[in-house]
Amino acid sequence: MTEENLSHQRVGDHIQLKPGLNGLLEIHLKYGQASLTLSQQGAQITSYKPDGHSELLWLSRTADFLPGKAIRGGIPLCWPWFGQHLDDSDQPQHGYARTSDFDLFASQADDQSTRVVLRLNCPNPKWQESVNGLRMEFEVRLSKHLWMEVRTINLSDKDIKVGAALHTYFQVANASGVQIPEIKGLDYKDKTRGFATFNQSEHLTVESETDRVYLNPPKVVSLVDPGQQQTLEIQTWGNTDLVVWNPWKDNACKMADFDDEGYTSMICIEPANALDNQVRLAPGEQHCLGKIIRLCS
Ligand code: TA6
Repeated sequence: MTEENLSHQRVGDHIQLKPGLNGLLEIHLKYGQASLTLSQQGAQITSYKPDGHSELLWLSRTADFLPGKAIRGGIPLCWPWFGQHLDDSDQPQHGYARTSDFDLFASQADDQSTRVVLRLNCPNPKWQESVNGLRMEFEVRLSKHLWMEVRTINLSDKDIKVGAALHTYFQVANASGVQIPEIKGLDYKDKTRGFATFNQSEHLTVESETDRVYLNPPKVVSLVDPGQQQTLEIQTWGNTDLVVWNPWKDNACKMADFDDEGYTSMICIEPANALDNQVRLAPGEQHCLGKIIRLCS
């Protein structure tokens, strides 16, 4: 979709802006009976209900909705790095995007979908000089499924390395009962064991803290949740990795914005350019990281 053909057109009640908790501006999209909510802060999707279905995303009951504080749940955008900054530990985990304000750059609603493009105000004096030459925008298209894409373009005259993730929190009946069949056989770096590399020789069962960066994942993975009799198909592009995370009980209790029992009903599945798999963008080059979430049953 190019900029010129996506403007603020025919949005009617398909796209509405209104203040949410603590006055954080929210963007509400509708397509038929499907609905989605984004926070202007971080361009973070906080709710997604497909047509005729309940909420697919997990949101902590103790999530903060405060300016400059990451919202615990939904789909935080980790950008322009994933995890700890590789060179400067004083920099915020998962980068600046999720605690920064985005502008609603374009919006359109028609028979195909209801879509918005949000653009991150760059440069930002708060940010590291090294990333101020980037422009980032996030496009969301709501239709019978959910399409999203983070686009990063290097507007500077030097190479810039970028990491990112669509840090998606999925609502599940019971974290210990879900399967992600397509990760079986993949190598992964295990954060709980010093990012050492292991192989997922058997199907993953989440029964303790799980924090893994799966390498070179297939472009389509599924989240099978027998407890809800639900399967989601997640089609991805632009990612080198797939992160799977559940903090489990002790870590959940240590995070004030993570409700203590919330770990039992969530799993994060995150297409990413993580750790040292950052993308090097030459001047003028663009990188797209995206995915489609389809409810299969
Ligand atoms: O995506 C997994 C992870 O990197 C975990 O290590 C954990 O730190 C999680 O992200 C949440 O990070 P946050 O900064 O949102 O608390």
